[in-house]
Parts: sequence; structure tokens; C-alpha cells
Amino acid sequence: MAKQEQKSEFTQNLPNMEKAYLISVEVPPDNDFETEESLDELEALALTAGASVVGKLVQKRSSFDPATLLGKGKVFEARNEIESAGANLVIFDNEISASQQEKLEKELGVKVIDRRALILDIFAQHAHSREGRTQVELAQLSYMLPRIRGRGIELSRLGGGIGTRGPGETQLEVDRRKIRRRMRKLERELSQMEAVRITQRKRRKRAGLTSVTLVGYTNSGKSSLLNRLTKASVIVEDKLFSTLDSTTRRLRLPTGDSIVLSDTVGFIRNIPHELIAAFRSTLEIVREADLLVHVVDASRQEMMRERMQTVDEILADLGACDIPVIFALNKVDLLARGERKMLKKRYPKFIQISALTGEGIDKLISTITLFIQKQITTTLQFENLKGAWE
Ligand SMILES: Nc1nc2c(ncn2[C@@H]2O[C@H](COP(=O)(O)OP(=O)(O)OP(=O)(O)O)[C@@H](O)[C@H]2O)c(=O)[nH]1
Ligand SMILES: [Mg+2]
Repeated sequence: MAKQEQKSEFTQNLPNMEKAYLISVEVPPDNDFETEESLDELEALALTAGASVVGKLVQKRSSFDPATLLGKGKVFEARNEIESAGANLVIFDNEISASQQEKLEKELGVKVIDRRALILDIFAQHAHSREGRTQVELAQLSYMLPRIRGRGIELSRLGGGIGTRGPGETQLEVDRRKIRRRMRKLERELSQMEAVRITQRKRRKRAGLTSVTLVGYTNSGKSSLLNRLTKASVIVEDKLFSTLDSTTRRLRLPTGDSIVLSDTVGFIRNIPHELIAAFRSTLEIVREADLLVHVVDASRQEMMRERMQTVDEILADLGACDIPVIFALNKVDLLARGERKMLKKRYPKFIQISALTGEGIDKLISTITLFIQKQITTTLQFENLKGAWE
């Protein structure tokens, strides 16, 4: 059902904002709650990318229509709603293939993209460092490659905007051969940049510094926590994927020991696999850590468990399962006393903090210190995680 545009914390007042209409097709095993959450997250992503959301549609089906995901009747209904809402962009929460995209664009009369393309677009907009831009361009090209099928020129037909922006100076390439060549060049550049990082890591290892990495769902407050702990000035924004580069800072503990603390790119459900692949070298900071601090947004309790699970899965994907984890429940300043108590009962080993007010930060530092002094082996081992949630 179409919904009026909602005001959101993510809204930007960009001129010529794209007007997006969101579609999700739900097939068994379906879960109303997850679809709703996922669609809300898609809206936040659309707004972060600079679009406004002018309508939404959810269809439950026993299976996807092979050509258009949606059934014929719904395609017709969507087209009418898109027209009356003045939308010029459709974003599917589901993944769509190149041929489905082509068919849908013809039937709906506007540009159609999927969640993955939207996330890639946000990354393209937020990539500032040379390495970040190289990684994002590589991810975009590998997303595009199987989708081109000789219809390269049509990209320009889309008229720019979300899904067509690239971080490089060059327009996104549309020729398969050229794309492959460019991808190889980017991969070479990345491995050169990685070599520098490897040297830095070796130096830290030699100095015997414990490496602690902040991980967590996007927007959970990782950069805020890094800033709070180290007085760094990493950009903090109420946007998804504000951070793409890892920032590492030294932190002196009250005991005199020093650690290196790193911030990382946030994780999200259904993160495009080409992004994980392209960001592999940046994410080495996770795999190489002695200790992870998993930052959880406690103000979004209805999504906490699912988000922790997503982070859990991505960590496993990165080969970081055996690294000890401390859990930090962030943003507790937004909770009522009763809610905090309930969380304490439910997650007794999680440390309640507020990167904003500084509350609980001492406790977090002392837990990290205990870990370094080997007085605790870990607060929670990854494999115990599931138990901690029940
Ligand atoms: N109320 C409250 N807000 C917080 C707290 N920590 C972070 N925030 C807010 O949450 C938003 C996201 O914070 P960031 O530090 O950018 O989050 P992040 O995890 O680094 O996000 P990405 O880099 O986008 O993945 C910002 O608007 C912060 O001001 C907190 O303890 N309390
Ligand atoms: Mg950040």
C-alpha cells in the first residue's frame, strides 16, 4: 500500500531529490515483522542515498514471478501508484537479475534498482580516501559485469542518479572488456595499498600492542565510541555507512598499557557480497584483532537480536569467529530505567554504555584492561554467543 512520504532523521534537503517507490515481495518462509523492518531499513538507505520515499508496496506470494517478481496484477497496481505519487525510481528490497530489471523498467516506466545497487551507491557517495574509492569502484564493477549483456549504452538512458554514480573520475565503464581490464588494475592498486598496511601492522605487533577493533551494525555508534575513547575526530553522522575507512588510534589505559583501537565500516543485513570482497583488505583489521568490541544499538531493541546475528554471520564470513568479543550496548542514554534493567537481566555480560554521555565507558575500559592483563580470557567467546542471547 502506498504510504505518504515520512519525515525521517535521514532526510536530506537535496535539490532534485529522486522520488523513490519501495517494493518488497515476500515469499515463504515469510515473516511479516522482518519484511516490515527490512522495508524500514530500505527507506533509511534510500534517504541516506539522497532520495525521498513517496510510496511502498509489499506483496506476499507463494513464489516469485520469474519475469517481474511481482504478479501481473500487482505490476499494474504499482505502475498506477508510481504514476500518481510522481516516483521516478523504484527500489526492490529483493535482489533482481538483469533481465528482471529490464522487464520491470519497461512495465513500470521508471528506473528500477535493488537493495544491493542502493547500498553500493551510498558507498560510492561516501568513499573519500583513495583506498575507499578504489574498493567501491571495484565492487560496483563486479556488480555490473554480469548485468551488462551488451546493453551498456542504456546506462545513460537511466539519466544518472542512484545506481549510476561511481567514485572514480571516470564514468562507470559500460564495456565488458574494459571493465575487466579496469578491475584488474584496481585489484593491483589495492594490493599495493595493502602492502603499506601490512608493514604498519607488523610494526605494531613488534611493539607488542594489543589490537582492539570496534565492529557492529551500521549506525550503532562505533565512530562515536572511538572518538569518545581516543579523542579522535572521525565523522559521526546519523546516516548509514558514514565510515568506510578504518581509523586506528592509540589508546593509553589507566594501567599504562597502550592498545591500538580501530573503527571499521558498519555491517548490514544482505550486504552485497562484492562489497565484502572488495573491502577484504580494509576488513583485515577485524581478522587480525586480538579483541573485538561489538557495538550494539540498544535503542533499537526490536532489531537488536537480528542485527547481532547479522554481524555474527559477517564476522564468520571474514574468518573472525575465534576472536574474543566484548559486547557494548550503546545509546543507553535513550533508554528508560526499566528498559536498562530488563537488558541487564537479559544480557548480563553486555556492558551498557553511552558514547554520547560517557556513561559506562570506564567499565568498558576496565574490561578491556582485564582482558589485556589476561585476568579474564574473554568476556564472551564467539561460540558462546548464541547461549548469551537465549
Ligand atoms: N543518543 C545517543 N546517540 C548516539 C550514541 N552513540 C552514537 N550516537 C548517534 O548515532 C549515530 C551514529 O553514530 P556513528 O558513531 O556515526 O555510528 P557508526 O556505527 O560509526 O555508523 P557507520 O559508520 O555509519 O556504520 C550518530 O547520530 C550519533 O550521534 C549514544 O551513545 N547515544
Ligand atoms: Mg562510523
